[in-house]
Amino acid sequence: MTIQFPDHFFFGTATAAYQIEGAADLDGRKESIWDVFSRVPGAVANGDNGDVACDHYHRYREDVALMADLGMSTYRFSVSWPRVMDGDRINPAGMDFYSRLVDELLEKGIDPWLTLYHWDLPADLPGGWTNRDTAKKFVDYSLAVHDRLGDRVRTWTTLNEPWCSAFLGYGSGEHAPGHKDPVEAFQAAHHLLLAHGWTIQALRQADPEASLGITLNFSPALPATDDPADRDVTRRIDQTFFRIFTEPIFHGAYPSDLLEDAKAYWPADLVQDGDLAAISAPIDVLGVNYYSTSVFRAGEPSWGGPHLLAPDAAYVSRGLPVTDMGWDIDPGGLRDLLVQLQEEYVGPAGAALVITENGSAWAEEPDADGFVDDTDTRLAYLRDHLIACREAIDAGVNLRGYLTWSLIDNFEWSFGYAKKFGIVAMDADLNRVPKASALWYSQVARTHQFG
Ligand code: GBH
Repeated sequence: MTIQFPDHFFFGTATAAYQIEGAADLDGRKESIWDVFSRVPGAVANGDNGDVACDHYHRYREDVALMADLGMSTYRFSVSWPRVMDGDRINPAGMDFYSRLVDELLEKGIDPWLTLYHWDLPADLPGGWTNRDTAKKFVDYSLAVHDRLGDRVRTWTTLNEPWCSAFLGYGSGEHAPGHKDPVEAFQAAHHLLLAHGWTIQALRQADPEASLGITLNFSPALPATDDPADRDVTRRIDQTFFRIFTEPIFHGAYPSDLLEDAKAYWPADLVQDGDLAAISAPIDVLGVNYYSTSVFRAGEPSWGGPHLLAPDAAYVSRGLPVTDMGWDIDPGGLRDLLVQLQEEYVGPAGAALVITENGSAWAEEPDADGFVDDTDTRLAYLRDHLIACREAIDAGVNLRGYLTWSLIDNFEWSFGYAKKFGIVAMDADLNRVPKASALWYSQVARTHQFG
């Protein structure tokens, strides 16, 4: 059976600034909350940090050449806010780096897809995302980046996975800044959405032709049984995982059951006049990050996880194969999610869908030449999820492209360098070696089909 993709469908890879750039002190870069968090004992596995990462800051030409060799047509990267801004002032040296990167991509025929925020908030912003003022500062930062790169970058994403920023950063404390305060988590969620909405409005005005959007993470929670208690647990997980973002963005309101269930944590003055109108400013593309689905049942209430409204959620194994992250492998879940998003959200809004991340980590050993044969793991995962994308297109989903996470093994946040998501391996000397999955994916990107 041959799986084919339309000619206009694009294939590429994704990365994020803090995970690959390194050069933490160079050319006037300021500290981000991840620089600070990485120094907290126990916050990141093995005490790892992003000081060097993949040294992409110095090796970007090599990395772009590698992408070109692999036949990639699109590259999704993020800009580091503290690299390009020093408080309210622009840091020209930091901006220059992204300008050189964009030029290099265009020269190799690769379309740059720019994410403005992939979690590396300037460390010196008072209150971080709990402060409404941070959303205002984000707009100024975004316009400064657009001013420098808007003549060449045509696709702009405001935020990557605001769920992680709000609920892992301020709820469970697994991510920077490592706070564990439900009130702060809901404040952060709203202010992130506000930063998104205001920036969409500002960029739309500055650049009406640009394609604008946001990337959300979707890990659908499925009930273990039809028991109302199990269904209610997944409904409450969904509230903060999913609908707290999709409902205001596409339907202009927070769901009433969320406001009810989160009452104890939701400051009365959090949402101000005009906020929801800004948050629901029309977007052109919804980026979908998909890794897995999970099954839950109602268990004993416990505290500590990111699902603030579902402390009683208990994960249930379906006996599916799992990745090195412990995540269930469920390609059918991607197809179902895309169909749901098309029907309930983007379709009526007239926006397109793109997979902005999909992939996973496996424990893997390179051979003597540094080659990683991930045929049965990552390659199989990519193939099965691309089949799911094809099925979604057949079901009428307006899916335009697929970007795999990630180009290269990198700094996997609180897991440090121990978890490897790249289709390209990186050895101890930071040499890049394409894995079997990269060679296969390259053929898919070139031919738009696989057998
Ligand atoms: C993305 O986060 C990030 O955008 C990227 O930077 C990162 O490197 C990559 O994926 C790989 O992790 O949390 O136990 O309920 C993905 C974060 C992972 C959050 C799956 C939701 C669901 C399992 N998502 N997770 S759980």
